[in-house]
Amino acid sequence: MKDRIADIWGARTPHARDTPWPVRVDTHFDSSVSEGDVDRWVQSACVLCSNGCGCDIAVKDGRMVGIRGRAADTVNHGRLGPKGLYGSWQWSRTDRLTRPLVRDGNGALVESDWDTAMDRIVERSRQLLATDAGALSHGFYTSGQLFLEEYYTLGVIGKAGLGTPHMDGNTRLCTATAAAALKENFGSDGQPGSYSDIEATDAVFLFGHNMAETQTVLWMRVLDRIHGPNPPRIVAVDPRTTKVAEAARATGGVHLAPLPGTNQALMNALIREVVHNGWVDERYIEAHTLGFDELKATVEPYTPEHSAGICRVPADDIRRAARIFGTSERVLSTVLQGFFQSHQATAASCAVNNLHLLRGMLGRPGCGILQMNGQPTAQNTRECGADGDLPGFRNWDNVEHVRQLAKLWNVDPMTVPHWAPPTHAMQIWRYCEQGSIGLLWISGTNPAVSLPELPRIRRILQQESLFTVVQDGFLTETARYADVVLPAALWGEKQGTFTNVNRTVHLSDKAVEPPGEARSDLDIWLDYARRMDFRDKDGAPLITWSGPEEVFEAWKECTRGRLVDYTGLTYDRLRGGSGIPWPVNEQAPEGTDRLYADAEFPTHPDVCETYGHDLLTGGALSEQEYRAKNPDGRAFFKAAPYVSPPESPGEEYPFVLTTGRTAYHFHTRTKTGRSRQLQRAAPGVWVELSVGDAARLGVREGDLVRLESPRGAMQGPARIGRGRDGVVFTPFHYGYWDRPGTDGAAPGGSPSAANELTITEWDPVSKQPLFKIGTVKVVRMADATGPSPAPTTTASAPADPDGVPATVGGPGAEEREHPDACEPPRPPRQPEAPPQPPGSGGTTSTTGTKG
Ligand SMILES: Nc1nc2c(c(=O)[nH]1)N[C@H]1C(S)=C(S)[C@@H](COP(=O)(O)OP(=O)(O)OC[C@H]3O[C@@H](n4cnc5c(=O)[nH]c(N)nc54)[C@H](O)[C@@H]3O)O[C@H]1N2
Ligand SMILES: Nc1nc2c(c(=O)[nH]1)N[C@H]1C(S)=C(S)[C@@H](COP(=O)(O)OP(=O)(O)OC[C@H]3O[C@@H](n4cnc5c(=O)[nH]c(N)nc54)[C@H](O)[C@@H]3O)O[C@H]1N2
Ligand code: SF4
Ligand SMILES: [Mo]
Repeated sequence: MKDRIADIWGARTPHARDTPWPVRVDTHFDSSVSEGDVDRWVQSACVLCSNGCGCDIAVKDGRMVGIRGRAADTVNHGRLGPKGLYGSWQWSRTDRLTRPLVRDGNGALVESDWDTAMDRIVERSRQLLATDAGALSHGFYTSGQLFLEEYYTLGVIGKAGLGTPHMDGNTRLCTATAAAALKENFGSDGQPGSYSDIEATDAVFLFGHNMAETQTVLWMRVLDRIHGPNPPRIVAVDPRTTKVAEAARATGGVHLAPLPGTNQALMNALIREVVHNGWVDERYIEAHTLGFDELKATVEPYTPEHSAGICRVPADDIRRAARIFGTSERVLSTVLQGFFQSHQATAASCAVNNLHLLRGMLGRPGCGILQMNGQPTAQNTRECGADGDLPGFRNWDNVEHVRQLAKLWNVDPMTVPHWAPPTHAMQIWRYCEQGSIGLLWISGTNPAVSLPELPRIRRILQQESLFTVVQDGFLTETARYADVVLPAALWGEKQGTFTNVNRTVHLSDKAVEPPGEARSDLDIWLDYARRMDFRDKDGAPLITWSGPEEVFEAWKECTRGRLVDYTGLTYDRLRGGSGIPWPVNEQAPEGTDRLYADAEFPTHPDVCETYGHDLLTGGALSEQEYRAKNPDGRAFFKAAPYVSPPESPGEEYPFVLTTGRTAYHFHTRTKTGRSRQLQRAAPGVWVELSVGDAARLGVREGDLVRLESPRGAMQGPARIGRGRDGVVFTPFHYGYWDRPGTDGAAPGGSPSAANELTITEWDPVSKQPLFKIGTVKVVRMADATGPSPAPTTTASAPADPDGVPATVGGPGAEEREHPDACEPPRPPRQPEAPPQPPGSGGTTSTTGTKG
């Protein structure tokens, strides 16, 4: 038995390069249940991050009571992390939404029924469609956490039913840059690399990626190589001393800690070093790429010394990192939010692709690129067009691609929005603010905590002109502002498929009935389509399916002939064994582990997903300009100089603020905050300061500090951590649903959400908001009443552990790990009550009432 709160990654199963990753099956049950009690196991995959670990859900008496990793799954070989073990199912019987809610005459949210709620939406929808704005009055803001079948249905409703370009996901906040960078360099979204590259590699570069905490099982896979013979070296590019950074030191790699916002200066120096030392594959560059000369010219000024001055890192560390990249036989790179949500996001992420192209390190074992995803199903939001892109990685600017979809859906091509780029999320919110969008339908996301500059978001949600629908399993901070709240069935309560970072598709079967009258997102949108009576151009119903498997079959047709080819998959094929990576078709019936083995890229003008952009300005290339380059299967080097970020520290706001995650919580905690093991491990917000900054400010461990930015303020107890001077970190998990009476908007409350501070700015190409940079001042408010609640097992470990109790799970956190689980099972215990949010036990709420 292991306490997997205290020991996040569990026991090591070390192995050598080019040998298989051993199996270790992780299991956890509700403390009142043991393995023998389980009625049945239902196949699924975990949805608490993009890793997509294959799992089986234990069901007893119609309830989810436990979870077990699937040994046969290529993604996790049986393992699960703390969120998977403790956070994946324990929320299911807590304070769920069980009936639709609508506003009564006094503006309070009250319980209602489906007909009333849906009729209100349809009435508003019809009213707005009859105005001059037509479909442009409708906005959809969805998620990276629903199922493929749900996104595709929403995409068809938006594009062929209504004809609105205003649809996007919170994937815009998450992995829009992954998609953008892959499109710019390779012509299409689609992950080149594979998790199996970890078994074969000699060096792992993690660019702004705290994998140890955010894909804990993938990190176990790296750790098992580090602890085996001939381990890979690790290079961490992160301003904080994460476990990844510690591993970099321990493996003889490098920890580069650039000042947030300076990634592009660092990347240009790395590229320059690799080129100047001749660590390039000239044949590969000549045969398979375009733009090398421009890249060389652009990076030329970025000597290690020059970039070291900008990034405030030692120049020799840049040289050492470049040498590891340039001389290792095989290199695997991963990129995530420290790049995607930072300044020059797309440019810096493209620079990672450039490095791999320079060395021809693509499509071979151990030489992968993982432009990571974050959310479990973000890949599908992108594939299915629920982020506004056209489904099947089609190019909105390519008339033939639009025609293909119009034919598939049997609608006029003019219905399908393609006269301008799809509206990105930040612009959708702007249109809501300006009043041109009158109906905003929010599904599977909690923007009142997760969007930048929350004071502004709250103002928008309160606007009389905006009718908001919120579709969620819980009464979130956002739901409190809604006009209609629709109770959604969540994971385990519905059926569908989804796709992880390395393109592996999993089926998630329905394990239990949803609570009360909750319905799947698919059923909700099918109901809307029926009530709106959307028709194709021959007058037949537009939507021809009624259940998940039928949608999946329709989706397969949409992908035929595209890179993202699902045609060889069926629900049945996804049962019993492992998830399968697309493309799966006649040429690759067993799926495809890594793309671009043949160095043929989907850049042909008739195939590509974009004609490309200028990385500095975001200016789009025209079809003619693109055709003139004659890419024809070659990849692009994409270059950009470093420019300074939109906000830099100065006299009034002297610190750079960066925000992010801890291992124990998922986002706004709607699930993990309801798991007693996880909530206990990271019970409240904290503010991380470096030792030097804390000393200068006179702040001690646990002192209450207030952060103020030009936009807002929040506060929390200080953790004197191990980060670099000049940088303040705070996690963004802590909204207020579990703290009755403390509305971030209410005067006298104590706001704890990082996004009270963040800036409304986005990357010019990917349009991803800049959550990782901004400036703040730090004000000391009160003496400590104890150490800060920040976990000690993670990047937030204190610089001085003296007097800070270690983070442990304690009773109820034991987990079984085979083969080394040897203790006898414990006697059953009574489950503890989960934390209760405000308003539970009754669903009437006046918080956030409009007007
Ligand atoms: N435990 C847990 N796991 C998760 C999630 C979760 O909420 N909790 N969410 C999932 C989702 S949706 C996502 S998107 C991923 C995110 O996964 P990650 O990207 O790994 O997580 P973050 O903590 O957001 O940011 C990563 C690192 O970026 C660093 N950073 C900040 N600014 C900069 C910069 O300018 N340059 C560089 N180089 N680094 C910088 C931070 O110090 C931080 O350690 O995690 C997924 N997995
Ligand atoms: N400051 C700062 N802000 C950030 C970030 C950061 O690093 N720093 N990271 C950004 C990133 S990468 C992300 S991904 C976002 C995440 O931000 P959000 O998406 O707002 O966060 P979640 O808490 O995951 O919200 C998802 C909601 O969907 C609900 N849900 C789950 N499953 C289903 C389902 O099947 N159907 C329906 N209808 N609802 C469901 C959950 O109950 C929850 O309320 O935050 C972003 N915001
Ligand atoms: S690594 Fe991600 S998918 Fe796997 S168990 Fe943890 S949270 Fe779930
Ligand atoms: Mo994300």
